Amino acid sequence: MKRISRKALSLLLAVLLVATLFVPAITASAKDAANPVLVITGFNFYSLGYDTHTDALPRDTATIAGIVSEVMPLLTTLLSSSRTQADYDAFCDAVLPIVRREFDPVSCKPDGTVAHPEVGLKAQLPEALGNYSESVLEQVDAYDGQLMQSLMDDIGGDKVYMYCLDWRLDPMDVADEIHSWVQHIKAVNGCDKVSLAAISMGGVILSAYLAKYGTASVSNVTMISSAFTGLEYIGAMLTGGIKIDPQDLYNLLTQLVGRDTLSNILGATGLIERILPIVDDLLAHCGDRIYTEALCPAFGYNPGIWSFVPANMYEDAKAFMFPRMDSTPEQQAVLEAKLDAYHEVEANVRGTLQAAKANGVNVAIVSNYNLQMPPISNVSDLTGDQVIEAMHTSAYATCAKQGGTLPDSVQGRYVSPDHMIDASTCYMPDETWFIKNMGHVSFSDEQNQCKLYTWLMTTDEQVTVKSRADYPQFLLYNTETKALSPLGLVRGDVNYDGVIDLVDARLALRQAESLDTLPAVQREAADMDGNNSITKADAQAILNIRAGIDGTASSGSSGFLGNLSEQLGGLLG
Ligand SMILES: [Ca+2]
Ligand SMILES: [Ca+2]
Repeated sequence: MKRISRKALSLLLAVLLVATLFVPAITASAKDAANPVLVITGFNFYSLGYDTHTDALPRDTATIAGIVSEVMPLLTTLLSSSRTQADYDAFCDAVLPIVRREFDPVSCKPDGTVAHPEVGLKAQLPEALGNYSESVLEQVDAYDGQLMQSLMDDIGGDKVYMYCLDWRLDPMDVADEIHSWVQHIKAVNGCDKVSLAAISMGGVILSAYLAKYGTASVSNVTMISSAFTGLEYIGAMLTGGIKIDPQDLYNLLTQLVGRDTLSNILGATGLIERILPIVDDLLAHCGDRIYTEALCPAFGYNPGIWSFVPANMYEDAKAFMFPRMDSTPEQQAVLEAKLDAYHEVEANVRGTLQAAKANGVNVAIVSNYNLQMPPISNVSDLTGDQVIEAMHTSAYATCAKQGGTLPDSVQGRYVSPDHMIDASTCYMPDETWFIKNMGHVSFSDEQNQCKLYTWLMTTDEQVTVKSRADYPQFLLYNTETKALSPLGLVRGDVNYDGVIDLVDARLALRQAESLDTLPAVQREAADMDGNNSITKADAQAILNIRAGIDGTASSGSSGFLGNLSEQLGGLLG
């Protein structure tokens, strides 16, 4: 074997030395190495308009107040009537045309094409966000501005792109536009790959893109609160499952405006109690008219809305909706072909994501839970982020009903500490994160919340829920501080919501009095003295924490503790 010459060796060493000089520079500058990121944003009622400043749908208070004042007399008439079929029909005669009129600008024709081409996106920014002034950025900053800002801080404004979505359109057509954006971004940045992230309905578009164009140009796929397996309540509504649930409506309003404000409003007017029974009767008397005269013309021909129907409800939804449509067989066939094409994508999204991962794409999914869903369908007891159910944003985690827990028999390393989520049934169990108590697209760059997303969007290696101790699979969102922290057991926080309060004391006390049987994880959190049994002393100890008294419950004879005991007694009811 020929020995390497001294001269060659010296040259080789010199080359190696020069090469190593660049190593620290390369590692130090992850910013320059990161791929550009394209964020596909979600459904936004107000992204559409006649021009940049004129909304397609009523938005300003005066216009909405005008519509309400148009409807209120009709509602009052109905409230004071004997409420026969004729009364309900008269109400529908008057109100359904108003609904139809207000949504007409964003509706589609029976063949699924837009009814009003003069309506379009109010703004679309095709270049990197760093190229635009703040006032221009504000035009597209509907919900995602803080996430975009956080991303720009991390990798620079010249690498962050944001696609605004015209939600009327067929996702399969929008996928073609994403393809041309990806080509453009690659050319401008001189790179081979782009990180693609999707927020909410953006997940529908991203799925369609991946199915049509594969992952050759993709480094990361990040699904953020995304509807890529549908929305259960849209599926329910399109199969006839409209229902207004009073308790869920109350829960939702409580989360939105707070319990005190709510009882002030409801106590003052009693409006909801009066209207709810009428809504039930209205659906019973005129349900079909609501579909044929309002929902179908407003949304029924819209391929974007249809993309929200989960795969397993799709055939039923067609069977329910198509006979209620005002279309020719030819128009219906054209619409059906469009809807079928996307639903093929949706039915196969598990394989699409798994193939992406196998091809070296970092796939990550983030899902929020423990908030009330809209009380407009027969599935509003599912947990979610107020807009999309957690079962869908997570691609089929097994989730307890809102406010409940899974049976104690559900165990394993993918079960959340609060026993509300079992991630083992997800399409991607090791790449799916859960955030408890965070609302849909409630992004905040004040704390570490957006950093979770930007980490996933910019990582150049495949990461999982085991990669970082500060971002484990289950996280708790603090609605006051906006911070994320690992979800875990905190003694006294019986319901695992991040605060120790009277609700926790009440749960402990009801267990102590054998009025309820708490799940095992909640009994553990309630057992303040660790004696494997929940007694009044545990409930008292929780109250003591709430009252700012440290230490274990002791002399119940003190006046203050005596008062707390009275409070405890009251809580039993
Ligand atoms: Ca609590
Ligand atoms: Ca105990």
